[in-house]
Amino acid sequence: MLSTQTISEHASKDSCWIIVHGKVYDVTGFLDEHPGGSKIILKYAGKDATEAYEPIHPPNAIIDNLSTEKHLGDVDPSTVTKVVKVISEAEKQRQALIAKRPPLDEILNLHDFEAVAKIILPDKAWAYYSSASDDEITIRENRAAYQSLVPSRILRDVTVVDWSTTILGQKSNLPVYISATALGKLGHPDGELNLTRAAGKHGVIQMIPTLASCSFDEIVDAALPNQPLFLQLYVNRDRTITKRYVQHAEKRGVKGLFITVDAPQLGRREKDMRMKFVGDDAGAKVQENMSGVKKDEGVARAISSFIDPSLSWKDIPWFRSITNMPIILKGVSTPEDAVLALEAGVQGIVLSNHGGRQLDTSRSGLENLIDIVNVLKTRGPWPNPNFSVFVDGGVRRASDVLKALALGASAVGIGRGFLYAFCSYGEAGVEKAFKILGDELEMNMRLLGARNLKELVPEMVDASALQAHVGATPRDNLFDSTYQPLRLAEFKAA
Ligand code: 173
Repeated sequence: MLSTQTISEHASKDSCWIIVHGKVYDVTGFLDEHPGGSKIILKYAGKDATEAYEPIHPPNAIIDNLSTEKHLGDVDPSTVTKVVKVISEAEKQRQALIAKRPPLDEILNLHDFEAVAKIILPDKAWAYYSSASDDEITIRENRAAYQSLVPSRILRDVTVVDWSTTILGQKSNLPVYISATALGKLGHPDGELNLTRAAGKHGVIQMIPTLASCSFDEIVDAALPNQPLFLQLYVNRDRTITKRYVQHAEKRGVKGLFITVDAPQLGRREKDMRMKFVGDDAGAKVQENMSGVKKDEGVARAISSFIDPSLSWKDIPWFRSITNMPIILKGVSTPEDAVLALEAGVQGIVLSNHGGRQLDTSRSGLENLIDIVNVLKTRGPWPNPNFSVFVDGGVRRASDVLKALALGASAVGIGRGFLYAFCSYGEAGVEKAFKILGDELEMNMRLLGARNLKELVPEMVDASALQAHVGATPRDNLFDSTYQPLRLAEFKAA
């Protein structure tokens, strides 16, 4: 066992030990390999790094990445001085706000969760989750697209309406799945498990993110015996890692593999980047004194360097050869690529722009859906039972969901909506989000005149304004008050 005194003597780049979960690791040789750069590790050299490590790494990351001789053993607990944790003024204020958040009964829609999350989340978490790329045009366009209007049918006896469906052959109580969002523990100590548990209770399907804060196995272990789960995949430069991961997922019963294809490089999310430049003085000092250290570019970019930018159509047969799970390409936006996907023999596509976080000014999934469905109709049966088209981005209301389904989507993904539900109210928040969507679906289907999802037809959406991109659309007040304008560079304090 190692004393804290001994550990603290290894606090430089020449010998750097850190403590994580009560164990000591020699990370000296790993400093330059750390995907997040060495600077952040050096901040904790000779000290306990658990708190900083936790939200950003699955529990086993350090164990798996360091060879066993670098695992130095346990910290001697008798040498640990219990420090009373100093709670910063900002954190105290945050806790006070959490205590005062609206009771869950007052939450009427998915926007409400976002408004609460914005106030109670630590600034860095909000910056990371809410940020979108460049000028944030696309994140707004994703919402604007859903302002297309809906002609409805009448007098159809809508006493009973049914919005249950199957997604990739799996039963789902909503025509909605939980789309992957990374780093859930930045916003809630239970991270993604909030989603897993709520989804299990309500028959909703969760897509597990490659970059979840909880480990893949923790999430699967938290699911009910036959609860369907999907997996979002970032493809590693080292394909042996990807192969192991995919095959492990299949063995553990995952029912669909969503390969992210819109992120060969991560978009620049300036809200996230700006947050890192402001107020991280300790980090900045270390950086000044070191050469070759990665510039801090926000949380996501720091941990995304493993993603393989060489991924191409040529890789699809390889994926097919390593798994029998349905393969879905997540991040398609053109008819040309939709046709290539169909020809490549994958089981579906997600029309997604990554929540506005990748190529800014790319069109909304909803708008792309129209063109893509038109082309797919000329290439085979429609709807095609062997090729699903999903849409995500900007979905907050059941009316949004119904528009996408009417235009031909098999189901719709919601990422941030559920993320903010658990950030603000944990598992109960996610359950409430499902309930809200169910209530909204019931009412909207009645008012539209559709008794089941098959009765949703393209004529129920007036998409003319959507494709013209002109004209005054009604303001989207709830969304706009949460997503405020980007900030500009700030002058240094005197
Ligand atoms: O959108 C994201 O932030 C994202 O997909 C991601 C990618 C790499 C690391 C962390 C998050």
